[in-house]
Amino acid sequence: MHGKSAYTKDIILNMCTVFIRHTFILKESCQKVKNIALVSLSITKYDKQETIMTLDFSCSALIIVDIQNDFCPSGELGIKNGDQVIEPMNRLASLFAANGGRVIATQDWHPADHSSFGLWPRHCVQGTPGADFHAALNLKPVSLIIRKGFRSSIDSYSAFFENDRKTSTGLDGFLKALSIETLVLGGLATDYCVLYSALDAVKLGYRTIVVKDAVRGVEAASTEQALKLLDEAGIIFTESGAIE
Ligand code: VGL
Ligand code: ZN
Repeated sequence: MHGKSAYTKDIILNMCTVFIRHTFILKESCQKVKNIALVSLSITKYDKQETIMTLDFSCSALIIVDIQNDFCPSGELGIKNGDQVIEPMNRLASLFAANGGRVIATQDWHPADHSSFGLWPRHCVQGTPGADFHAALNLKPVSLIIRKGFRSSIDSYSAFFENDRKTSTGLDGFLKALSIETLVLGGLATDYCVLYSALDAVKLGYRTIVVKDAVRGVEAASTEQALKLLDEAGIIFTESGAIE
């Protein structure tokens, strides 16, 4: 059972605050979310644009998207400054795990003959060093690893559904079984796996937060477009430093 049935004292000990710079979006997306035990909204002392939101760890999960060697600077599909997401994600992962929140990592996991090779350079081939998580990523707080893209004929950008948009990875069932309602996402890449994962998350009814300093994209133009799409879909943006 999550926090709703716990003593109030325990709930308070396991919450944190998130500062958000999109007041309008926050209010709008919160209206879509029902049955959240403790979400309080108020304007902070900082400025009118900033909103303080309460995050209840007992019904929240951090999703670390594809922080693998092949997506980091010297990898086969290396993303510029991709390794800079590791430090903020490590801090958040420890914070979540220490407070009873779930930490989930996704791993692009392609067979050697995967159909996406051609569109993309060969990357994240099962069992190769390129498919390994970056050595600096702290996996200790991670309690679930979702592998995706493991069928030759189909790719999977989203952590929830393969690219046929129908085949589930099982992640939604896992989260619902644990009554998780809020998702905090960061990792690689902003314009592909983070984008599709966050869009699906919001469609599936999760309050969805993307950590802006903990994502990097493949290309500048598609990354800018991705941030616009996320914004329009009601995803909440925050900075890692604002979650404490
Ligand atoms: C990704 C391209 C191909 C990603 C995965 O993780 O964003 N991008 N495979
Ligand atoms: Zn891939």
